[in-house]
Amino acid sequence: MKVLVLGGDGFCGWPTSLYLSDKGHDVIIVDNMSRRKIDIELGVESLTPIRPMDERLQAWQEVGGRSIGFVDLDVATDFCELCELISREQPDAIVHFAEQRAAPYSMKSARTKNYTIRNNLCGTHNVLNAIVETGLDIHLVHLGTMGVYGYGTAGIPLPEGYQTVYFKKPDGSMQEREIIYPPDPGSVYHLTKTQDALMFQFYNKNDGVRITDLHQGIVWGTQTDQTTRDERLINRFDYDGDYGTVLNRFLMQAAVGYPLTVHGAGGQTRAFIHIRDTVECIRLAMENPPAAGDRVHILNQMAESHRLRDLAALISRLTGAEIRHVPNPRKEDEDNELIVKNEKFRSLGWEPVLLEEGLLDEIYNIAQKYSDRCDKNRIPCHSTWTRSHQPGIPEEQ
Ligand code: NAD
Ligand code: USQ
Repeated sequence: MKVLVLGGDGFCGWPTSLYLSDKGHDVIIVDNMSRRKIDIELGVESLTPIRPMDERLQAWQEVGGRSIGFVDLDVATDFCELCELISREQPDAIVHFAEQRAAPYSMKSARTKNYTIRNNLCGTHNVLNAIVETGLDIHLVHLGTMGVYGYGTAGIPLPEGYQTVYFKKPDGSMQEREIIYPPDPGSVYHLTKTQDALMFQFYNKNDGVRITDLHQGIVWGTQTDQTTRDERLINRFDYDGDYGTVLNRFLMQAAVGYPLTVHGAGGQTRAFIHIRDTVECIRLAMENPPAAGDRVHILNQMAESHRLRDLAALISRLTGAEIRHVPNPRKEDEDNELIVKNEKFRSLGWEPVLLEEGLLDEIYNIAQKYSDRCDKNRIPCHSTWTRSHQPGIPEEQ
């Protein structure tokens, strides 16, 4: 299949591009390098030494024996260029990773809230609009998040996107209907993902666009079978207080001798998936598109759920790292249950990598190996969820 990977320079997008290429698909990466620019803005760098795009692609040509195309384009603003690209390349599928994905960055300031809304909502709308405009039957695979559901369950396992509800009619009889599971975003970033879901519902109903929305948990790990083939192919590892996600942060903190920063009581339960499984799930989703006329397919892309204080305790047991409960900068429940259905991917034959299988490898072969690149001043989380925590001058809009 021919596939455009939007956001193909990022943490999930780069290994996915290599994986799909390795599996014989014809890949073109579209990215405006905004993530690398945000690193400069924040004064941080990936823990791993990621290479410029031209070097990455050259390396893949050499060791993978296949070429991957690259187009530097902003999907949120360059609508005409996006339409031209789609018309010219006529892809079978578009995998859409191209959003601002950090909840803390999205809550950092009025400016970053606005940027996240503009970038993510205009980007997703442009992609849908461009698919319709070009008149091509393209399967859109979007990376959404478990966070669209919120993290509190109503005592039932979280379904895959849809929930059956019953309405009482005036005559007392009951009417059954399946609706999108009630969205409950916990940050401006998560809010954009709930809005994306509405856009998918509309374009699917109105124009018959075939869409798969993947509700992915927190991705951990760094490398895949493709990114390890050459040092120049190494994947990004974010550890800073805005972009670092919790499990990779704990692994890096253990490796550099920094106490594991558990927010508050640490009773938060979250869903996790290894980066190796991210790339495989995307392949499975892409190769199993909805049939014409199907509603939006929604799949939960997660392997297992864990409570944060249990994760910290596990890593502490393995490494001797100290655990520190720090004040929680977020507005979130500090205790929740999370049981998630993931039967759709399981039914496609997916066997996930589980935590015990990769933790030590990640600590020793990545976090410790590159620990001299860590700037410990960048570890604390400074972005707070409410204004009462951030008094001061108004931000630039
Ligand atoms: P990332 O920030 O590393 O990658 C996103 C890429 O998209 C970057 O290379 C960035 O430059 C590009 N991009 C952003 N806006 C763009 C625009 N307007 N035009 C063109 N390119 C643009 O993020 P990631 O961790 O790879 O996440 C990818 C997707 O997966 C996101 O949509 C995110 O919401 C979702 N997701 C990520 C995780 C996780 O733990 N990392 C978990 C669940 C879901
Ligand atoms: N946390 C800590 N200590 C830390 C960092 C975070 O206790 O040092 C806590 C947070 O308070 C939160 C939890 O860990 O309760 C998860 O935080 P995170 O930054 O790992 O993940 P999150 O903000 O939810 O976002 C990440 C990705 C996002 C994706 C989401 C999937 O950045 O793109 O959508 O995971 S999910 O969480 O399943 O919705």
